[in-house]
Amino acid sequence: MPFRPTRRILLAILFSVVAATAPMAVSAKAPAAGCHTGSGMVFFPNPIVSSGDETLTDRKDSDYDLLNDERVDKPLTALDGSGYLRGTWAVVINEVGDPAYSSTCTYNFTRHDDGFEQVMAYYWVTKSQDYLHALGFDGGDWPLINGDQQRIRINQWGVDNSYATDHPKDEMRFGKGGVDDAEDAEVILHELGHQIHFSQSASFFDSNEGGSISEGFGDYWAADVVEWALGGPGGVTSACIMDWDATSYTSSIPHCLRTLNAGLTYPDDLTDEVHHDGKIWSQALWDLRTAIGPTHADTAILWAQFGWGGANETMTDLATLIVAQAQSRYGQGAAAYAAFAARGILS
Ligand SMILES: [Ca+2]
Ligand SMILES: [Ca+2]
Ligand SMILES: [Ca+2]
Ligand SMILES: [Ca+2]
Ligand SMILES: [Zn+2]
Repeated sequence: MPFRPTRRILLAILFSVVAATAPMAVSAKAPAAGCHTGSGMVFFPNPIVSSGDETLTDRKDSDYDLLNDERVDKPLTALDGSGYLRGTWAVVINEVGDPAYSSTCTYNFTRHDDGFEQVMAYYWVTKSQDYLHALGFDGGDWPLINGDQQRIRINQWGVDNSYATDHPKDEMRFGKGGVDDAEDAEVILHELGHQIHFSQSASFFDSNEGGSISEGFGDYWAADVVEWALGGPGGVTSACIMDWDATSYTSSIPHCLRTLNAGLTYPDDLTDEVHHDGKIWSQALWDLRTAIGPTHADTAILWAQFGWGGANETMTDLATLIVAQAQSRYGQGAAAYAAFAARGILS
């Protein structure tokens, strides 16, 4: 399915009939592990990027050697010692299967096991928070961003979509249609982009342009955090979002749900569909990142996003705030302005 809407209204209905429960009830069957760091096998960020092989396919969630070999062993941090995937920045909830548990805090699953997606979600949500801390948003001089224990539900949701919501629960949920969504770090990070917005302003979804900005930022955040995690560009697929998930519903190569270089401009290409319109915003952010570097770009973007709302509710408004941040912090206002002007957002 080509769209990943964040539907707050629909979610309110969903959550009135689906009671989510933390895996407290099963904690008695195993001893607490007591470890606060561990390790787990993850895709880094997804098997298309890591292998460069665009011919890999889902094969109905089966395990096979080419995919098993794309898993890498990564540290899991900030665990709460319970032996479950619960920690300072993320808590994984699985109310229909077994929540992943390890008495040694070693979480090695293959992708056919739902535990694999649980590890992916815990790892990448924590990794994103690590990046925010590295930028300076650590709760000291600068505020935390999405600094809650992010709820993530990994269970048997059969549709090919995922979403983030902030009410009635602050939660992310990942579907299992096509490639299981949480097998692709870029899906996880896209939804986390919405959570970042929820934590910064209550009104990102009150307008169509706000929703478009959030979809665009989610795509940008996926590529941005992946490049940071990889320590450099992710090959030709850097601007290609959700390469692995997209193998289920795209035939052209590279497989991308969306890209960060669609070449659309504001306001002529606006269609009132937030994922489409978000491509204007995501390209501006990506070009800004290229122009002034990820640390300066992300610091300016994230600080500016606290100013969303009130009189600032268009792409032009938020771009103006980002340019002001780039100028006051780094003297790079002109370069920032150029990135938004190229998309028609500033003129
Ligand atoms: Ca799977
Ligand atoms: Ca999918
Ligand atoms: Ca949150
Ligand atoms: Ca990608
Ligand atoms: Zn979205």
